[in-house]
Amino acid sequence: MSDKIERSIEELYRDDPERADAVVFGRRTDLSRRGFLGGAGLATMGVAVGGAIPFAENMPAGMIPAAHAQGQPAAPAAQPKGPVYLNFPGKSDKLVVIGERPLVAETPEHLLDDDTTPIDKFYIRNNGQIPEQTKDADAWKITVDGEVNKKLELTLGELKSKFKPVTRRMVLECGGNGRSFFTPQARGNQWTNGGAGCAEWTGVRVADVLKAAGVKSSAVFSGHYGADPHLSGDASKQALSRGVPIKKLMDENNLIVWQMNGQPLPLIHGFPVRLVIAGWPGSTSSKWLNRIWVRDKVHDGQGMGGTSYRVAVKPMVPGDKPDMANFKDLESMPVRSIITNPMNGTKLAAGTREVKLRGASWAGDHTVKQVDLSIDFGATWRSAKVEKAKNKYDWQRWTATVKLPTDGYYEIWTRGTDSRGVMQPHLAGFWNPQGYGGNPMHRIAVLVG
Ligand SMILES: Nc1nc2c(c(=O)[nH]1)N[C@H]1C(S)=C(S)[C@@H](COP(=O)(O)O)O[C@H]1N2
Ligand SMILES: [Mo]
Repeated sequence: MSDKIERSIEELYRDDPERADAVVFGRRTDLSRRGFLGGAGLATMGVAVGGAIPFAENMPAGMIPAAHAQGQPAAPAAQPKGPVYLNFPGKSDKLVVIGERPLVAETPEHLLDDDTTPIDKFYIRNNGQIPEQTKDADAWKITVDGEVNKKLELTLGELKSKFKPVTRRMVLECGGNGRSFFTPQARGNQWTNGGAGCAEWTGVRVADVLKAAGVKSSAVFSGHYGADPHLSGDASKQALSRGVPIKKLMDENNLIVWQMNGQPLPLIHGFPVRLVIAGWPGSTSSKWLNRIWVRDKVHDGQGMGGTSYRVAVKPMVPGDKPDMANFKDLESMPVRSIITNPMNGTKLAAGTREVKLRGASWAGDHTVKQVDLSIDFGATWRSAKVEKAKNKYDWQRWTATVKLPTDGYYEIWTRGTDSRGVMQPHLAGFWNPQGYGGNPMHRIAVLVG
């Protein structure tokens, strides 16, 4: 199962989209002449991907070019020379660097195959510099101030001893996860599906701490602060400071944590203490947490307002100049399902007629109702067996077995549906300038024989 197939259709499109179009559709980018694949085009495509394409008649012509980045470690514009792998203490060298300054690295889908994401495989997203490691973790101070009856200045030691610790397995996901699937390309780190992981977090409830401070009725929003210096080194600037409405802040699932998978938080993940705001963009989950400011208005820290972590209220024309009045904060993350085994590009022995699949699905504030799979470019679908979450905001693991009628090149597609019935789209919709909420179906290529 470990051999890689030489080239997927996606790679063909990535390397030379014009040639790929010519191969598939007989002409360059004359959209009117695109039809279903057949004849010489089909034969050439078969050669390109290394095998016959049993369900070629279902291949959605117009969709292939738009999806050429799917399943690739990073979009071509971001990684013109192919993926750059991470070299960082305590981290897998299979994580893909998608930003060097600040350091940002994602987890390819097949590395998200564990029920609980191990620390070495957990994605990294920084906006500023990595702060120096504090020597005395328990002396670390966290301030809770603003619209509270009693300003608190708690050390981590006090936090541990005064409040009830809880452990919960929860997804942390970057607001920009899936950004690389937008066309035209949206501004920012070109995540595929790997800006997410699911860890066991140990800490105390944000709500318990806020209740101890006493939230005033004037409280509207929170502002979260971490100790990481701004990239420029300018001490008057924050690397990142986002917040959430008070109602969300008081959700009993949100934690102030000092452990990840039973270990002290690694420095890169926020040592000695961070926030985990469940189901919302990871940017609200401040690392190196030193202050929660309870505000009487919407927070205006670094990363708030404009088009930052914001999506269009009314759909906008992709690539158009944004109308600044047309944006609202991205709140719950959208539904996503990924295939974590086999890996994209897996080559199976000739005669293989059954493939066991594993994956994960999650949906921000919602649960996952259903995960579907297709091996014939979406013509027919079957459902996976979806496990229950350990606790709210955990991801849901799923398994399925698909039957492949003959040898050849297949794409296996997965799509999740959340508890409200909202399903992943074929392509990233609701384009916005910074590319939030991109959650098209995940596709892998598999070659039998
Ligand atoms: N202090 C601070 N907290 C932060 C960030 C940051 O740059 N500084 N990045 C945020 C973003 S955008 C994400 S997606 C998550 C990533 O957490 P991780 O690096 O532990 O995976 O942390 C969030 N918390
Ligand atoms: Mo993020």
